[in-house]
Amino acid sequence: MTTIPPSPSKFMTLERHISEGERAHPGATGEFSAILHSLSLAAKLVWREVTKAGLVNILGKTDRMNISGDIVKKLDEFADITIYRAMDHGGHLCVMASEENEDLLQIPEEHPQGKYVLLYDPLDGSSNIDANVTIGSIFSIFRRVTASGAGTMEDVLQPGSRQVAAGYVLYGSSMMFVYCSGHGVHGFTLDPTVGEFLLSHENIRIPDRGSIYSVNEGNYRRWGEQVRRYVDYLKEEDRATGRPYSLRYIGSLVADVHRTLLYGGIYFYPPDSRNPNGKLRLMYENNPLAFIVESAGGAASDGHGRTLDIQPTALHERSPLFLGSREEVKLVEEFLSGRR
Ligand code: AHM
Ligand code: MG
Repeated sequence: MTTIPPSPSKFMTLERHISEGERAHPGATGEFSAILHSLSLAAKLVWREVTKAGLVNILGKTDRMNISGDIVKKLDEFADITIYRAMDHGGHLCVMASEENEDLLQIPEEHPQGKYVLLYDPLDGSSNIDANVTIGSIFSIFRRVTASGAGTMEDVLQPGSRQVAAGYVLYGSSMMFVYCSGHGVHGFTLDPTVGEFLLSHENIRIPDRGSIYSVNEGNYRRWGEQVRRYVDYLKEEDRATGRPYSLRYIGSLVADVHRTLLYGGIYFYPPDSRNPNGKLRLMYENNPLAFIVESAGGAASDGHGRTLDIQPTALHERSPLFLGSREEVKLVEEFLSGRR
């Protein structure tokens, strides 16, 4: 008899991973798995469109994408609608909210209401598309707090610590789906030849320290004094490590955070004189990425306290973000509070 050696990781598809995760929870209804499956399908549809963006001027005009400047906007819209449509009919969600829409997105009347809430940033960093730079989608899932019917603002405005899952999709040199549903952070890479996400990064752990900082330093003169002092410190030659930190800034949040997750270090978007709360949106960007980074052993702060503890008061509110290796976030908080 021939014995075939086991090779479990090679055949660990996203679908199998989600199902096995759910089977580990007696009493799970499968609803949550269905949400993640639908999200991964939506992500593949967005990826298909993103990969075509560079061909628009060669293939000629279409009614959806006409001139180069318009592509960015159209892809944002396409991603927004595609994710909504992939998620509106499963019967698992009671309401959605997207960075692209001012108001809540209700589930159409003909479909049943479910017990979960989905928040998403359909296409983050989309100003980078024309330069073929990595962009991403971000999602955040809560359990509803109201009892039944259509979801309300109360269901959506929950602190990030109540997320039951969060994740992001990277549209880069390869496409990745990274998620956490409370049991570690796992990354899957799409094998485009078979259309499946395969487990490539199991149980990602962020290093406790790092030597990379990631920020739009062009805003230096607009920052408060503490942030400037902190960044000056990162550049000092004579720190204990014997060399300055390296600066890496893609300007695509998902890509900058993904690198931070794998290599360690810190990403930040601090307040500045034009944006007193920074630029990033608490519900669509900070919370889901903070959930992922904390679940991988890192930390996320608004500079003074834990991002996930912030009680949101508005759908599109902004909040400063300092996120990454635990020791690096602790250090920046020391600078910001004047302890250093
Ligand atoms: P967007 O949601 O409009 O795409 O803006 C968010 C993006 C992030 O991806 C990125 O980290 C940040 O904006 C870059 O901003 P800046 O150009 O000010 O550095
Ligand atoms: Mg965004």
